[in-house]
Amino acid sequence: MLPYSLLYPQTNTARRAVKLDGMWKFSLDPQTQGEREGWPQGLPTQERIPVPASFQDFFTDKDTREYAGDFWYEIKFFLPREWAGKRLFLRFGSVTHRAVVYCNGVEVARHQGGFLPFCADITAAARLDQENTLVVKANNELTETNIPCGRTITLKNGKKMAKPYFDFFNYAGIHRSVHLLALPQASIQDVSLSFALEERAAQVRYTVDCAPGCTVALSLLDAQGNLAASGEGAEGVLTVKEPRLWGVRDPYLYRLVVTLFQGDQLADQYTLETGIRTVEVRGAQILLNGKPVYLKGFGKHEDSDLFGRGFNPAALKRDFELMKWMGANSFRTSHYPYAEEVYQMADREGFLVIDEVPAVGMFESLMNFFDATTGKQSGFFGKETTPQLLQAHLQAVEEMIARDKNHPCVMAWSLFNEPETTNENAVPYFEQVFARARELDPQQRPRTFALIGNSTPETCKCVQLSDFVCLNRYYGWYNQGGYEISDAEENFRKEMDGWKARGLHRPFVFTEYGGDTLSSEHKLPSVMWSQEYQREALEMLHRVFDSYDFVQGEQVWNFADFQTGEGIMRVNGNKKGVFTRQRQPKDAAFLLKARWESIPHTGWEKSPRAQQGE
Ligand code: CKX
Repeated sequence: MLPYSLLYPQTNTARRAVKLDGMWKFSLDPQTQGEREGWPQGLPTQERIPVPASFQDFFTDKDTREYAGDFWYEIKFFLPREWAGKRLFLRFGSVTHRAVVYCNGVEVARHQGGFLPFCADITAAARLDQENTLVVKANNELTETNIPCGRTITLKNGKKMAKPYFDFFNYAGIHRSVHLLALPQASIQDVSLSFALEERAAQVRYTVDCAPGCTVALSLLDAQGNLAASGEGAEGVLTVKEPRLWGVRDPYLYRLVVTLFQGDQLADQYTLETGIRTVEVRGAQILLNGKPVYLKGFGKHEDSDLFGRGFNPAALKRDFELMKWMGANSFRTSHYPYAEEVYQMADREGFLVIDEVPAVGMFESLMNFFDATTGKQSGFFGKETTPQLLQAHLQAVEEMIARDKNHPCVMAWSLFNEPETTNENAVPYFEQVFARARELDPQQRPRTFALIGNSTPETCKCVQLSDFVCLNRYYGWYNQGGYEISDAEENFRKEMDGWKARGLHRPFVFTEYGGDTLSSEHKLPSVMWSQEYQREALEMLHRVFDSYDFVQGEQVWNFADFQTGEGIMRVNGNKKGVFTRQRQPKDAAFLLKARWESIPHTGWEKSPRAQQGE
């Protein structure tokens, strides 16, 4: 049970939500002296940086960019007198990777996990009608007991350094908005919805978690504000006649207004935007509202110039415009749950989202992207650290599903990215994570994970747990790139034949494929890294996808070039983007656009010839 509600903040007749975003005081703490020197009461610095944002890309010195350890933030806020008698909270959209929160010097919350919200109850510590001091101690060290996984080493000069078991830059900071909340004493803590479709009606099953002794009333309003259904009680079913369904790239949203009464007094109210739709896997198809859907889109990152991983509404807007231009219909939140505003936008634009928990780096290697593709194996889940890691993982699954379960865009949960699955000790770990997701999701959405190259039809011990199978494959890049691409195609087909022979009888989606491409490079005939080669590799991969009817989706890696750590495998970042980091197209964007515009969002029948693999 989560200590507090994760409902997205809103202001209405019963609630107040005020954003504390802006310029906050900021200090690194390489000597871990903050507590000793009284920083919980306030920081001895005039340095300020923006919130939300990663701290790394503002400064001009390398020590700050590469910093690993504790770092502190401070902001002052004023609490209006009118909020007397309310329960007061601070809600952090995310702080990466862990945080301790102090209000007027008193510790009010601790949270581990850098990509999901948490709340601090400040009712006792805060002072009404006065200025209050909010201090956050954050920490960005990577460990094998938290997700995402990695290590932190100490250099000979005494400085710490992150060694991620993943390639995206270990950005850190207060990455999402911080809200000050005033909630009624008796409040709505959570709302859960699930849907069933009938001939000319939909059943909307609901549960409201709220203060005991209260009564609940619900109104479901259509997009014009007309009443579509109403109900009473903390749980029940609303029947919507002739519902307008939420469809892929054809969204329709209702508003569910939940009102809580104490006697005949309105105590609390919460309004949830919702779409009526069902998602299920049947045979080798993914069905949305009973119709097959072929996924076309991207693996993405929250990553942009200057902001790093901080929420940036301009990047959000541009990304959705580009995805629409491409004819895409879906994306995966690789490799962590994104800001809530991303899901709100996907709900409104009709994109399907594979929502991924930050379980990445579960393959012990500093270059796992290369090692695993070439067949390396490790017994990752047999370590001493595994029980603690599992707890962190389950907590993230719980927080992710609590936060995102009502978004119509969320079609599936991805519970791992590229873990080691070839060793028996992975199995009980996986079983627990998969079981927890099923137990928590009121909509029983499909669960999956993204398989790395060494998880093959012959070696993978966990794939049977996935409701649909997600493959990350780099034939033509990490495997047999360049002039060897014809061998890559042959080996790829051999692997796909192996999957067919394994007889899983479920849909497969490519959640990663592609190759690094420098937007500056053109070469005829092509060479690896040139724009011409990116197109040739994609054409080969698509040919193989189209040969197998159980392939029900393709999400290219990556939407845009993104920042990584420095090293011999990366030219200032991962360059597999279809767009540059500044969101301009590479040549491959036009190839994918033409292909995706020719594949309908729903009801695509693959040609029988293609199904034979001819
Ligand atoms: N998959 C062979 C995880 C992503 C990486 C991608 C890459 C790897 C490939 C695994 O986070 O960026 O190396 O480009």
